[in-house]
Amino acid sequence: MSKLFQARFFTTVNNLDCLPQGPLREVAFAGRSNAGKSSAINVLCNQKRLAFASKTPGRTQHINYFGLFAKEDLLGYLVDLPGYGYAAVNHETRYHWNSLVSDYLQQRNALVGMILIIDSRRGMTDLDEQMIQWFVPTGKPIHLLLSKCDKLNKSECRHTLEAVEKRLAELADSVANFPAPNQQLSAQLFSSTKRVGLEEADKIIINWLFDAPTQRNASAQPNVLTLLNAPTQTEEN
Ligand SMILES: Nc1nc2c(ncn2[C@@H]2O[C@H](COP(=O)(O)OP(=O)(O)O)[C@@H](O)[C@H]2O)c(=O)[nH]1
Ligand SMILES: [Mg+2]
Repeated sequence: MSKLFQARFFTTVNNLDCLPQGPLREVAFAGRSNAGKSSAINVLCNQKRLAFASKTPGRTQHINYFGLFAKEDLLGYLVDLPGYGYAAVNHETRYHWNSLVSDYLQQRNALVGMILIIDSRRGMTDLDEQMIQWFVPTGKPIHLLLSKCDKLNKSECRHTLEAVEKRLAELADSVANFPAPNQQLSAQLFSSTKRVGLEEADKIIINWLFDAPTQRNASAQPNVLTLLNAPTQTEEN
């Protein structure tokens, strides 16, 4: 049984001052709205409705924490970040999202790795690359789940994975000091509905939370304004 199975909703925050304090580690899930983030958290935790708390109106722009428990002992957290890519959000909302997420990714010491969910039919977008670029300077690991791969046939799956890996390699070439020595930057196919790739993703998350030595890079610079003019894309599923 995975250590993720006893996850429970823990708290929701809209301000970095309110993040849980203490020594426990956390892994963040990021991705476009509708990419399949909540479904991935649910299936990895072997639960049906855990992460749909984030769909509650008013909470979609919040950071949602799920506590991982062994009986009553709290062991760590999974963190559901607010999704991005809505066409309809106003400037104020986008500014809030932008500073909340970029500051969180770049400054949160308890954060030990980022799972980035990317719809395998859509591939990597500019906003996904922005997330990677924010997180890269921390030296912490990044793992991509190419979600909804049940919608693709075998050869489409292979091509998608290859294209994403190629793009990651290009990014690595174009960004200075990226990846840092030993910095994990990996991708896999994933399907919540068909339960594809669960074991591989679970292993990575558990390793980051409970086994791996932490990576920390004090020189990470906040980069709050980069996304303000970034294009948004219309919502579709
Ligand atoms: N076919 C398929 N649909 C999925 C999968 N994961 C999520 N979805 C659907 O995609 C939509 C968005 O999923 P959700 O998890 O709420 O995305 P979020 O906005 O990123 O949290 C929902 O209608 C899900 O049922 C998957 O693995 N396969
Ligand atoms: Mg969600």
